[in-house]
Amino acid sequence: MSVQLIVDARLSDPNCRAQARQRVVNGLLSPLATVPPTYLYDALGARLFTAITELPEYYLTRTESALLEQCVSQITEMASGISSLVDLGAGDCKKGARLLRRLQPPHYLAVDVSAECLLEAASGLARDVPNTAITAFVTDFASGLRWPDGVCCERPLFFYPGSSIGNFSPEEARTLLRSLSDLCQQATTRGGLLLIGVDLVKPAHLLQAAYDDALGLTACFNLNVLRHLNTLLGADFDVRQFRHRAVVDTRHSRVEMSLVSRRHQVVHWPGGQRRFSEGEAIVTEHSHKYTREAVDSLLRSSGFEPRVQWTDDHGHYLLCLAEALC
Ligand code: AVI
Repeated sequence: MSVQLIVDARLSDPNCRAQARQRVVNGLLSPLATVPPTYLYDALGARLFTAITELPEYYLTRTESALLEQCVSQITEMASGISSLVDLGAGDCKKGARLLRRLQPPHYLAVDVSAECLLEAASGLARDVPNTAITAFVTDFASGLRWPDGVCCERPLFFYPGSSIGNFSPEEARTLLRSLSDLCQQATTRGGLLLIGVDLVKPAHLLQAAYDDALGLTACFNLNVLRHLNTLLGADFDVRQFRHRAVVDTRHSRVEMSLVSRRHQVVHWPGGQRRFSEGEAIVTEHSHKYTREAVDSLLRSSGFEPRVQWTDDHGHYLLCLAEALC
């Protein structure tokens, strides 16, 4: 079967693009400068992140992958009868592929904000699952998912791996998950599922190592956002004049990643500028860590009922299968 590509018109709409650019500028100009974490993922950023997932310190991807391997049969059983596997942040579709081959649902919807490798990866899967219709949907679902025009998934299994939910504040996470449970409510056949991967609270030294690795890959990943901003805004960030910082904030159960100015400097872009004093930071990412109870409560307050939770032996990572409440 051929793969259908759908690109959300909002991504290329000049007004939407101008608004997105303005949001970035507003973040840079706010008293505590911020950059939305999605801007970490230009083509190079995406590759750097893939490299991070192979680091010994970055336990998340490895642990999730092993957990998924262990529980895939149980998931397949519980998800029998789903109409669509909806792979959120599908990227190269590698994680989704394992589930897809086992589930062989009538439809696979691979969703990602970057078209970069989505179509190619989704097309590559078509051979493995000849009875599954495949749609590659390019959209930004950070503030809520909407079905692409002409597509409605009756009984979806949303797959949201990688603890990407942790890069949202708990309120934003609720809004996103709520949009998923709302989509399940709209369907005529009720009973959507969500399989989500979440990084758990753990000793600070493990988090510190994972977000400030010895090789310096996370530092490159973080600093690369400045190159991206130079391209996007026409700014003149000097990457060498900032350094990577990762701070474990136990009070908020999160790791805060930022870029610290090495000296007093002024950064310019057409129509604006920002002065940074020595030691002043730009926050680039929060990575929230949850307890099992906090995952339950997040899911319940978003319209899902947790059914099964799986964790690794160290209790570092959680996979949860939840059912949308009707
Ligand atoms: C994609 N996301 C879940 C990663 C995380 O762990 O928060 C991004 C990342 N940031 C630094 N290293 C990896």
